[in-house]
Amino acid sequence: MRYKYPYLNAEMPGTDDVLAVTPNSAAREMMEHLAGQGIQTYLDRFAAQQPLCRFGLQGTCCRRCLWGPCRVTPEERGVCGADVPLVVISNHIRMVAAGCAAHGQHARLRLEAILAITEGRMAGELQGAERVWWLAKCFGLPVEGRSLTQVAAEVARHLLADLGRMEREPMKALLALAPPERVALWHELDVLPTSAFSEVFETLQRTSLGTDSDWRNVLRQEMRLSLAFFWGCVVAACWASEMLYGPPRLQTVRVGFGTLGRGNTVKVAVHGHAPVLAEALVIATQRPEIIETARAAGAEGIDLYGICCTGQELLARHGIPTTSGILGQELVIGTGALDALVADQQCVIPGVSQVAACFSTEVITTSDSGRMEGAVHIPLDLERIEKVAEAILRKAIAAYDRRQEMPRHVPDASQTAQVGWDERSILEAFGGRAEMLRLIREGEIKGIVTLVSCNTPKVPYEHSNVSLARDLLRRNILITTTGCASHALLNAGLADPAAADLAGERLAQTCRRAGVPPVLPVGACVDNTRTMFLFFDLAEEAGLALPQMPFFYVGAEPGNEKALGMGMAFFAHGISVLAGYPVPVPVPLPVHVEGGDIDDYLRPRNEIADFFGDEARQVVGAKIYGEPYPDLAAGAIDMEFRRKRLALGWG
Ligand code: BF8
Repeated sequence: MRYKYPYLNAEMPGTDDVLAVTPNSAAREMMEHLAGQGIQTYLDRFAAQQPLCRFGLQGTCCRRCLWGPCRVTPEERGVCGADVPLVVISNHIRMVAAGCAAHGQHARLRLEAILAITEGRMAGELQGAERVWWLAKCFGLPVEGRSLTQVAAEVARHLLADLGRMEREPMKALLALAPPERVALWHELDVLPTSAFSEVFETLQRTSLGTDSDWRNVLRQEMRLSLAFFWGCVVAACWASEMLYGPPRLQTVRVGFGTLGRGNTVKVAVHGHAPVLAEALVIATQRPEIIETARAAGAEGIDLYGICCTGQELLARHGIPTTSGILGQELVIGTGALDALVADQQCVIPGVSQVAACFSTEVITTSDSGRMEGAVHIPLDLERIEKVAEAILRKAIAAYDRRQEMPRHVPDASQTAQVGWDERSILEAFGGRAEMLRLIREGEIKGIVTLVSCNTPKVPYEHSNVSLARDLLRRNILITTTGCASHALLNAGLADPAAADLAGERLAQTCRRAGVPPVLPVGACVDNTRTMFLFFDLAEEAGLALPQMPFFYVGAEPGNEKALGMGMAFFAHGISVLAGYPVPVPVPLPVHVEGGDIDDYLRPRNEIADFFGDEARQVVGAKIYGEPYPDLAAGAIDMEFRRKRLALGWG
């Protein structure tokens, strides 16, 4: 069924639309089940918020000072004189700054954990020696006669400096690792960042009342900020995890709501972003005294499950089943199967505590910046991490004990997925750099799309992510995925090697020969690093600049400030971006023609739209598209790949 996506002047999806078109049958079953029980979820709250404010949807409501709020239009400026482009871009950059701070904080926690281990203050050993030595070499750090822990500590300090430096020097990781062609361009554009912290600081002052009123100059700061976001926060978090816990491990597992039905065990879901505590929980679940306590309560053992990005981290390294991304967290708790939900940082919505109360599920918060009413708070303390993990599991066991009679409703739906991919294992699976490039050059793989980021209530549950992925596969386009988009694609069975059958003939044969699925999950949102480095490797092998390669970044259901920063970062690297359901991004947003049919819409133009549409291609070599319809989005991506391939003379 072709769903009529809400453009700016149309209705948002109601519960009936969601139930009619979501590709996730287990989520549908849970939505109906919870509605039958009278338990409120995001669906009810989203319906109550309608109609959404059109100014807010377009980013033209300005609340950056106390003179307003001002609603600006092409005819009416704000009280201070700000026009539409200035308001839109100033609102947008502030969201990217918030996203930068969010990814930055979990990079910081992981780097602090490395220092705590290397200084003997935290239990555990570094599992990712290879990444430590590689980074030390890239940063030009001395390694002769030094131990792994000494070098790891220096690498961590190097990355921490990129996160927090205030001296006006460019970021070290970016200079050491970004493609020279990009560094030269960023230098010429004067957008080389100092650090994540200082660029967030600068962004907030620059967009305060009466400061930078040249929107193009604000946009230049947004490029600088998004580079700081990527190199200071995203890359640092990904590699800090790898130094701490080792690289991802290729494995075939079962995922989805149905995995919650396995066995009579104490069931604990980890949720959030920073895997530091979750990794300690993995170890603690194997301790004999904890297993004994669980058995004494009548359980066979303890099972962990994953939600959001912490879930993706444990899936990639330990094969621990994921259940859902951000939009389904209340539905997971609504199964009644969970004894405890352990939250670390970000994307844990307040609604979970209300659903958890209905099922006596213990919600345990562990970060001071992520506390929640109705939750028990057991703070993460790196120096006592084993004890903290144990205390959490004992709470979960106690919850199991008192929840024996609690009704459960677990949909019988789970999927096979091959997980734990990174740039090295992807290249290896396709026969190495030269061979994978040959496959792309000859059109066996038409191009690579990284389909990432969130879910949004503005789209019927997982519908855009899954529909777009299926369409891209049919067009012989290989997909990497992370974050909540990854949850959607895993739940749809697209990371199962058998999903090669859904791809176009050339991609299907290539995947079957390599024994890989056509959708490759590379982890959590910060693991977009892995896709970026895959892009670097293939462009280097081809001897081409990144904008010349058939690569694309897609956020089909953006919902979080972090997703906006990630899109801008790929854009600054010369990789075109497609945002799905209109968020307040400065691109032409379609508007339905009054009384028109499904394909009858206009794309109003404005200065910012013109910049991101065509001018940007001259400046950074990439473009930003806004396209809610999955089939039209797939067509636009396909067209860009064809254009690039034609220019290169590739088959
Ligand atoms: O960093 S995809 S909703 S979980 S923000 Fe949040 Fe978006 Fe999910 Fe992970 Ni990424």
